[in-house]
Amino acid sequence: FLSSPIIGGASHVGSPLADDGPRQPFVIGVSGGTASGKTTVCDMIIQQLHDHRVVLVNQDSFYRGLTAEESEYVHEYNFDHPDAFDTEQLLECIEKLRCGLAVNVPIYDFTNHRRCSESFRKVNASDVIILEGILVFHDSRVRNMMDMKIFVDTDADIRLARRIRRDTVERGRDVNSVLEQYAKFVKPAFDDFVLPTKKYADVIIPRGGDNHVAIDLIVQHIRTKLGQHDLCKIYPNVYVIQSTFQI
Ligand code: UZR
Ligand code: MG
Repeated sequence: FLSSPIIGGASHVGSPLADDGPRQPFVIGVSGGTASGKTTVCDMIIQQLHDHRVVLVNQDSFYRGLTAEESEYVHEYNFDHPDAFDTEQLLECIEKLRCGLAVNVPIYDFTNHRRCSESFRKVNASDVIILEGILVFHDSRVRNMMDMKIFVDTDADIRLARRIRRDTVERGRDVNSVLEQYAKFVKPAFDDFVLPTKKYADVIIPRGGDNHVAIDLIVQHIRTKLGQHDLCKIYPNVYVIQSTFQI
């Protein structure tokens, strides 16, 4: 019963709707262990959704800066514990973005474990918000704001190998300190805090960024959902048959 003009209208996903207020963005959470390929998965989703406004918010940006005392004993500091993040601030940010407001995301410096006090990254309102990080499924309030939850599931040996390469090349660490930190904090925290949140995922992606089929399916789902939002807003009384307007 859907006549073609309606379908035509709906397929212009992301086009501004003159008589309509801002549509609520689609919020995606991407979690998984350290160096599992979360960022790669997010980048691939963003690339494929190039015709939409998509923003990426990284949980890493919400690391609390270390105090002078904590910095002295940095090897004793657990960066993989939920308390290492300012979750209240993260929550506030996502709430605002969900309401269509722009936000200032803090900038965290991995080399000196501090926040850049003066500079922020301005994140504008968008159609899709992707929230990425090892513990984005830990807090139920953050979790409940997500329309789709993805867990990137990559073997621990692959993740450790990538972590060593990344921390030595990009974050100025030496191999011994990376291995020490991994055994002392990263692995136990993965077992205690990250892995238990896998059960909240709607989709589990094996092998991370190498899994093109999974990414394609996810992108297709997001497109369907974005189309649905548009159609429901234009014709709120129309009963939507999902397969009718797949893009
Ligand atoms: P991803 N991390 C640091 O190494 N240093 C910091 O100052 C802040 C965070 C690490 C953190 C965690 N842990 O494993 C990782 N340690 O960043 C999360 N130790 O980043 O999700 O990209 O792997
Ligand atoms: Mg990353």
